[in-house]
Amino acid sequence: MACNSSGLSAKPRAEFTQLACLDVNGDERVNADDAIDPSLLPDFNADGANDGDDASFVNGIDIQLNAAAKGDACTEGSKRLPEYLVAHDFFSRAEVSCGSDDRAVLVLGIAGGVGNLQDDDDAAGVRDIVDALLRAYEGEEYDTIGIVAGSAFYGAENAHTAMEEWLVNAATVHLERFPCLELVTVGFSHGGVTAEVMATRLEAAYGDRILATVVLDRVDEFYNGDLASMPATSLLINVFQTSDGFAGDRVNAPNVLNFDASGEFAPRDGHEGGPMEPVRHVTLDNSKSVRQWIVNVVLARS
Ligand SMILES: [Ca+2]
Ligand SMILES: [Ca+2]
Repeated sequence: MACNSSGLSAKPRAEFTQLACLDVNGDERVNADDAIDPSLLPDFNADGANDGDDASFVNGIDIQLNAAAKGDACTEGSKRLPEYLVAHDFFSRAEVSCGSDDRAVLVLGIAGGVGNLQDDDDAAGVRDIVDALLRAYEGEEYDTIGIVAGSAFYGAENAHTAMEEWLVNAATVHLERFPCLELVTVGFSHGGVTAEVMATRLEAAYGDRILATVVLDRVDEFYNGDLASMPATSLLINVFQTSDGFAGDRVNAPNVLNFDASGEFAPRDGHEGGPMEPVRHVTLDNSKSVRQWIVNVVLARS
């Protein structure tokens, strides 16, 4: 796979970022001081310019890094392990247009564990769901932006808290920049917690632009971020299975649509295939029927 390939058929290219490496001034924090010279930052919106549009994604955050955890990951020649990607088409920007009749959606997927998004086996299930949603929206003439992230910001003092902050800010920058943009977030396992935190923090300002937050088998064991936040007004689609120890759970609230997917099937070995078996935690995000259900329900809301 080419180094800048997103793993999404709807948007084949991507700008990858290893978030801790945004600490360009080396003071073990990622914040506005690192955005003073945007030429040092990734081209997040893929417009060919490293400028203030890209700096916005760093200006709004202030994240403490852990020098030991960050290690030498960002030194010259070391292996890069991006946990954030913004997808785009071959010759177009990661932007949307907001003319009078335009509709646009940001589809943001958050995987459970991510090691290196440049490996397209990583976050494969979440990527497939994001891809299916992007294709469905494009079929409805929406302009789209696709983002895939892990649930941990490696090298941060608190990796989960830091990813919550990073993604809330990234979504906010997009929603402010494109007034017609709506948001669908999909989170699996630990990423389900992150997705709920995002919706909770975005609801007050952007609640009417959150089309849906889709959570698959939310797992909060070993999650060190915000376990208290639950969206109260925007739609939460809670997909879960109960056949193994790492299982999601039904959520009883007026804004929650539950789907017990325990009766659905997925390949035994997840994205690597194998015979069809009842879904388990690690294959829930690889189930084609679950994916299609999500697409149908989310699109019906739009
Ligand atoms: Ca810094
Ligand atoms: Ca740019």
